[in-house]
Amino acid sequence: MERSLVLIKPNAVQRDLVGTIISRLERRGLKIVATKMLQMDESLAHRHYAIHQGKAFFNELVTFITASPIIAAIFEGENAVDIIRRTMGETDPAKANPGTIRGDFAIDIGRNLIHGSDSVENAVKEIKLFFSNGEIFEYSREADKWIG
Ligand code: IDP
Ligand code: MG
Repeated sequence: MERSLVLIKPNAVQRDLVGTIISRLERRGLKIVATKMLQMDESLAHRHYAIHQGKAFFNELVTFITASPIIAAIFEGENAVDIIRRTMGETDPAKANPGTIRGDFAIDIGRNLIHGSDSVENAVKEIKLFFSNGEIFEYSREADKWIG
């Protein structure tokens, strides 16, 4: 069972697309095991997007992601990382397939609505940036119930 970090970015919150985005991931078959609303500060943005430091779009990216509140969530499921990336669509919404979140609701690469971890390894790191263990709930698929 994999976990992935999802961020519903500032423009998606502003456009009232939170429910739509969460719904698409839930209906895909993924389980939400943690969520919160927060405004990222510069320090968190730098840590979350550390891999992009030095790139031409980095400053614009940090300004955008810290501008207003986001929703952070952890989704769980088999192959959750890959399934979420496919459900999101390509980074550039102009190239994302219709039927994907980015392909249906976005057009600008800097305003592509949603973040999803790109590997299991990065998911583990990113989840730690946004959630403490006590904020994550455990769900048993076999028993079809929440634990603890
Ligand atoms: P991802 O979100 O699909 O994983 P990354 O390559 O990790 O894409 O880039 C992180 C974020 O940086 C993207 O979601 C996008 O918002 C922004 N970004 C990536 N490339 C560009 C670009 O060429 N111009 C402007 N923003 C970009
Ligand atoms: Mg990425």
